[in-house]
Parts: sequence; structure tokens; C-alpha cells
Amino acid sequence: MSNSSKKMKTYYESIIEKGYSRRDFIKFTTYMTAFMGFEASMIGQVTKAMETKKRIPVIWVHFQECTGCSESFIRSDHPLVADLILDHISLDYTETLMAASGHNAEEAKQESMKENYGNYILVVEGAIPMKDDGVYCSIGGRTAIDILKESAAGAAAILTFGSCSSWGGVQAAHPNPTGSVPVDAIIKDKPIIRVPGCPPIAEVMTGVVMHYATFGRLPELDSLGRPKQFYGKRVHDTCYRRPNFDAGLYAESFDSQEAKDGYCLYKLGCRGPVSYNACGSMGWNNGVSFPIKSGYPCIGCSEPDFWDNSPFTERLMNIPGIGIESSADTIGKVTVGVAAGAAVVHALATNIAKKKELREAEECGEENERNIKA
Ligand code: FSX
Ligand code: SF4
Ligand code: F3S
Repeated sequence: MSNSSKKMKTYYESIIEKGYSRRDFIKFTTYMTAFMGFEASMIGQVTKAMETKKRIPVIWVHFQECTGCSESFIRSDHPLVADLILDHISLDYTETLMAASGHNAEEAKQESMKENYGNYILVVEGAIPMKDDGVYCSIGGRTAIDILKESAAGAAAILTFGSCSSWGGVQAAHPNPTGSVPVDAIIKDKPIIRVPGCPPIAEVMTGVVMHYATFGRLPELDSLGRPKQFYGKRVHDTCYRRPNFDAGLYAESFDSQEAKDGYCLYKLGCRGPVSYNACGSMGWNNGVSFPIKSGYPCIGCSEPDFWDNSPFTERLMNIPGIGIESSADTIGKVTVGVAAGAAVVHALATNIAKKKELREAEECGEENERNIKA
């Protein structure tokens, strides 16, 4: 997959070459502008950028993970998301999706990294095991630690796709037998954007790449390093079951008619009130569904340490109810004042936020129930 012949093309040229019409292109930029959270007035700017800017090469590496992030990515309902990114925009190297394998694949990667040194985006999927010198994840005889360091050296920025590379993921679950860590535990000198979720939403992944391509800079991040436009709200804030939560209508069991009828899943363990993600507003398969809509409570898969937060089907609080004002950012600011610069800030922020929200939940929930009984 040498990119030397492709690298000078603009996004638009690549799309047209693929056989899409200009109308398809405009539809795509309109769609992505909305997904990126911009006003309709920004469509022109995004379209122009896609027409005129050279594609940004992306190197996508895989470590300890289940490949669900790639699965989610290629299943975007919009044809151009997959086509554009996979075939034409930028995926110069991705072990899972590229046609080449073995030495050919490695050569393609080395070539792309050399030609685009300092300019490519590195996407990392999966955590990195540190224990026993990293032997628990090796590719072609090299450890994930080595490969990550080499790939990161020439990257303009790193996107950590999925909760594994963002937070450590399921393999970091207690007692974390292989010593799995997220990317920012190893790479300290590059901008890192977290795109968590297990897996993340396809259009969120594409949207982050497109934001960078369009504006030449990283999107605004929250205090945990996630793009605000996609992680600025809790699942609870955009959940279609929210009116039932507010009305105090909760499903008591999975097989109940109430659960089918859209009653709130809070009592069945839903972590939506403490999870920041765009599932409720974007969803998968062109917004057709997301876990809660499919009948299962949110397990907080976009949050740090969610994997140790089980049992998932038991509610964490006595009574549900959450104010909708706080954001991950305001929570982060409070904590940063206490322990600025420490890696532990992220975990603390989440825990403090959760505790605060739990208290609010109890108060608000009690009021809910009182109102209902009155
Ligand atoms: Fe992790 Fe991605 Fe979860 Fe899986 O690879 S975020 S285990 S969906 O796929 O990294
Ligand atoms: Fe939706 Fe869960 Fe909030 Fe209920 S608690 S409204 S199911 S996010
Ligand atoms: Fe994950 Fe919860 Fe969304 S489990 S996919 S953050 S609904």
C-alpha cells in the first residue's frame, strides 16, 4: 500500500476518483459537519478544506485489544466514512484492514512513516503490556512498547481509539496480569487525543480525523483529553429513556414489559449518568441503536477503569437522579487544583465526579419519588 502516488491528492480528488459524485461529496461533508458538532454555517468551510487540503496520512497500529474498534469503524452506515478513510483518505498502514501482510506490510509502514515524518497521525488501538519487558504482546518479534515508540516518533499527533489505548482497557482489569497501560503512560512528548469507548462510535473516530484535516489543529479537549464535541455530555443527557427517568419510571427486571417499553434502566445498573459519550445522540448504524436502546444498561465503556466497576447489572446508587449541569471539564478543573500534573488526576476526577453525582442522584431521586407518591 505505498502511498507515494496518492499522497499529493486532496480528499475531494480521492473521493471523485473512487467514483462518487460531487453531490455525494457535499452530502458527506454536510453529514460530517453535523457529526463534528458544528453549526450548518460551517459546512462551507469543511467542504472547502476537503476540496483543497492534501490528505493526512494515518498509521494505525494494534496492540492488546479485541479489534472491536476497527469493526465499529468499518461499519459506519455512511458509505463514504469507510470508503474515504479506508481506501482513499489516509490509512497507509493498518494491520487489520490493509491487504498486504508480513514483510510487505512492514515495508509499507516504514515507507509511509519515513515519507511523512512529522506529519502523520498515529492511531493506536489496544493497550501496551509492560510486565516482563513487554513480552505479552509482540508483533513480528518486536514488543508493543518498541513498536509504539517507533511509530510515535514521527507522528504529529496520536489518537487513541478505544478504551484500551485510552485507559488500559479490559486487559488492565484487576490484577492487571500483564501490566497493561494506556498510550500516555509511555509517550510523553506528543499531543494525545483520547477517543474512548469499547468500541468508540465510527463517526466519532472519523470526525476527529476530519477535524484535524479541516482545521489543521486538534479539537478542543476536556480535562481527560477527550474531544469535547463528542464527549461533552453524559449518555444520560441524551438518552431517549430520560423522560422516564425524570418521571420516576424504572424497569425492575430485564424481561419486564417496562424494560421493553423504554422505562429507565437505572435500577438495572445503568452507568449513563456518570458516562461521557455521544451514544444517545449518534449511536451506531446510522443512529439505529446503542446499548440502552437495545435493552442493556450503559456499562460506562468510555470511562477510565470501567472494567473494574462491576457487577454491571446492579445499580450503584439507592435512587436515581442526576443534575445535568456538570461536565467532565468542570469536574476536571476542580481536581486539577488539588493535584495538578499528576497522572492520577484522571482517576481522581472520575471518582470525585461519581461521588458528587451519586450524592446528587440520591437527593434528586428522593425528590422524584416523593413527587410521584404525592
Ligand atoms: Fe479495546 Fe479496540 Fe474495546 Fe475492543 O481494539 S476498546 S477491547 S471494543 O476493540 O481496543
Ligand atoms: Fe438512560 Fe440510563 Fe439515564 Fe435511565 S439512567 S435515562 S437508561 S442513561
Ligand atoms: Fe458504552 Fe455506555 Fe455508550 S456502555 S457504548 S458509553 S451507552
